[in-house]
Amino acid sequence: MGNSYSRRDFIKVSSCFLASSSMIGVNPIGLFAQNMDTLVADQVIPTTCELCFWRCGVEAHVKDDKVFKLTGQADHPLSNGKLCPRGTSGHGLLYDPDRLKTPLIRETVDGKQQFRPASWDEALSLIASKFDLIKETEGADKIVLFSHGFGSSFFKRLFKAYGIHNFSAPSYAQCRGAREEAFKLTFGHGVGSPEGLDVAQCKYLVLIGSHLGENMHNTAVQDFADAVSAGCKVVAVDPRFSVAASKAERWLPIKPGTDLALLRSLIHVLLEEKLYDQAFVKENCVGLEELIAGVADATPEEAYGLTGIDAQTIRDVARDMARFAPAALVHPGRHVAWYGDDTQRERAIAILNGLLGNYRQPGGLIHPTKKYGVPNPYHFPKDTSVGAPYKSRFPLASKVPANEIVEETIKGNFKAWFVYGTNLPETLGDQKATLEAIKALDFMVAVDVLPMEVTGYADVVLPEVSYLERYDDLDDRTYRKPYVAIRQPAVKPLSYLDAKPGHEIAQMLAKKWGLAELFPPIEEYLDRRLKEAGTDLLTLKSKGVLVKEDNHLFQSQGEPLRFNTPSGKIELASALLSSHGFDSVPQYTKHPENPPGYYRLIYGRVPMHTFGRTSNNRILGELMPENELWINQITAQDLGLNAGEYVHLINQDGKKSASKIRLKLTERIRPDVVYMAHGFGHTDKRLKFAYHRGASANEMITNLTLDPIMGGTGFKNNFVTFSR
Ligand SMILES: Nc1nc2c(c(=O)[nH]1)N[C@H]1C(S)=C(S)[C@@H](COP(=O)(O)OP(=O)(O)OC[C@H]3O[C@@H](n4cnc5c(=O)[nH]c(N)nc54)[C@H](O)[C@@H]3O)O[C@H]1N2
Ligand SMILES: Nc1nc2c(c(=O)[nH]1)N[C@H]1C(S)=C(S)[C@@H](COP(=O)(O)OP(=O)(O)OC[C@H]3O[C@@H](n4cnc5c(=O)[nH]c(N)nc54)[C@H](O)[C@@H]3O)O[C@H]1N2
Ligand code: SF4
Ligand SMILES: [Mo]
Repeated sequence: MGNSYSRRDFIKVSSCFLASSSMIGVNPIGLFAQNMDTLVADQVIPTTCELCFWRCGVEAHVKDDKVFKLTGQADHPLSNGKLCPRGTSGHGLLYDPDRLKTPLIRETVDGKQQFRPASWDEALSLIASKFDLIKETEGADKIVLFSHGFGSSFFKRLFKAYGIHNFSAPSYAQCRGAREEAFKLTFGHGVGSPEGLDVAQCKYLVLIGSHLGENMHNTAVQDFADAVSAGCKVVAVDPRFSVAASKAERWLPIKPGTDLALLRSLIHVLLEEKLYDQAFVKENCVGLEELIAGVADATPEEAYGLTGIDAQTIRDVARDMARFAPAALVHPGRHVAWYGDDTQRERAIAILNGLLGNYRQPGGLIHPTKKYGVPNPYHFPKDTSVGAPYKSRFPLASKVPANEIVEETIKGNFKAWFVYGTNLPETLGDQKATLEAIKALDFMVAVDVLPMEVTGYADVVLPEVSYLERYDDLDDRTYRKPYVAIRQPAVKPLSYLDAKPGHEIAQMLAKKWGLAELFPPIEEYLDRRLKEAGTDLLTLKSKGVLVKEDNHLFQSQGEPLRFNTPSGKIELASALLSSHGFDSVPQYTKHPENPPGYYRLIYGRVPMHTFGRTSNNRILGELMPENELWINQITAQDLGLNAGEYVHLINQDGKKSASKIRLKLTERIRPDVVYMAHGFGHTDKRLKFAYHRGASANEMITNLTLDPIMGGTGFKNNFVTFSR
């Protein structure tokens, strides 16, 4: 097919296509500046947050058709009346003056690529016909949907019916994929989201990196706070003195990349000193003998040499874990795409929890499965005539790693991407490969609310309204209790923008493909679903959430445990892994060391931002406008670097950061590493607030260490030095 877009350049659109703040009826920043407590709402509308992917219940306080305050829904199991700092600032996205204003189509004028505003009909006709052409000439399996966020559900349904079955997301191989596969291998199911962990009742909590408190998933942090105030002892294993470390009994400033050696030696001590729950293991686990043999060499003395954590501390932690078991938990973490051996590190965590016998015990691993249960009477047929979907080359990947789609696209095996709510150039590592893949595409669509980097590479950009202006599908889930929650518009879509909700975009596209019957009007659809569950839309619109009481979280007396593994038991040694040529018991392998003069780059979250998606939010931007580079005080002194100074970063492959970052000198970090928050250093000028504020960690991640088991991208084998 005609490859008119193959030399796809990044388009810097002139500002005339964007909403300027003068077009906004009330200056939103002025509105925020008022004392919000003195405003009285005309209406308080319950809906669901989308400033991150936890999906708390919020109450939008509305006056004169403007949202002026967001608070937590009291009855929603994921908020308990509270929101995190990001959730309270969602109106900063709603009234962001830089929001995408209209559909855009890439065109070439006088040899120069640019965007021009287009009508919805023209933009969607172009998408429909391009996809039709690819489907006819090469097959619909040459098209990929990348998505993140709840709003993608309508597109998934539509695409399945159309014949697109390749779905991918950076929330798998770049996030919790390795954890999910490791727990499936061990317990027969993943940890899930929200995580199936009874942190609130835990008495001894070991955190391997996971930086709860900076990682701000609302109820996860509430549970952590409850545990700490009830006296839970915390061990924070982190090269950096995190917020969690400040609440901890012990901070173990581990040498980065050596956690698996530490975990193996904790297993070794539990086994050697027979501290594990012997009755539980006998009843519920297989592979004990193989495990004992597999960790025989993992003595605390051996681990000390690798991790820098002294042998006595390792023994003490293992003994304390056993003392508090089963209310002792080794937290599986969430973003685990670290060093490329992540499935095996997570396997070691799973095995430790198995040995502690904390499965379905207060303070341990739980596995809530019962949803509220809202049937979906609408039948969405799948078009399976297009051949088998792409199968990952990684043997135990249950989803296709996004980085693998990138590789295959470069090879010419995928022709079009439809990107919903994910900023791929900033979330996959190896930016060069991502951009090379984008250049190799015939066609790319981006659906977003903001002019994020990803939109600058698309052929068609579709502006979605923010979550505060739209319905999405029902959130039918469970945390500790099953619930169904609604996302509904708090205000009408802003009239000076030509943006639409995802369900309407999917519906219009469906119509062009003759699939209109799949998408009844959204209120009719939601109401019919809810009526099948014995309630209705009006009820849920006013309550926001319906909660059921029953969820059988903990094992009752005498109840046998069942595990959906090949053996039906918890697999301390995994025959499935060894049948694929991997270690059945996790073994430690060394990771690259710092080249002379370079420091390992590690990164994480900050409470007031979600990745890069909030850095243009003026309210949150006021709290934290840019990221800083944490560097050990002594390291900085040796290098003659000063606090507050701005530097460029240069990594081991000679890649220089596009913008500068300010130095934060601190004793709270090991001298051989530096740390920064992910999600800054935006390079799209249309993000008028976030543009070039702080630096991008993703840009420095040119070396991906792939997990051979499930294709996860180890991000942390990258090193930087500084340029003034
Ligand atoms: N505010 C806020 N909260 C969020 C998010 C957000 O964007 N903003 N994102 C959410 C999402 S999707 C995810 S996946 C989670 C991620 O949150 P977590 O799962 O907690 O992320 P981690 O990468 O485990 O944690 C980063 C921590 O690991 C430490 N670390 C770095 N290298 C090593 C190492 O080699 N060993 C050890 N032991 N520690 C190391 C860092 O110093 C840092 O403290 O956060 C969630 N919560
Ligand atoms: N370098 C690096 N890469 C990472 C991570 C890291 O720490 N460092 N973390 C990894 C993890 S844990 C995860 S979960 C992923 C997350 O990766 P992504 O999901 O890609 O996260 P963001 O970069 O925030 O991109 C979200 C995009 O959705 C858009 N958006 C926001 N709201 C809406 C909406 O309502 N509708 C639509 N259509 N779009 C919307 C935002 O403007 C933004 O462009 O990234 C992974 N990649
Ligand atoms: S944790 Fe915060 S940002 Fe995420 S959904 Fe809840 S309130 Fe919103
Ligand atoms: Mo994530």
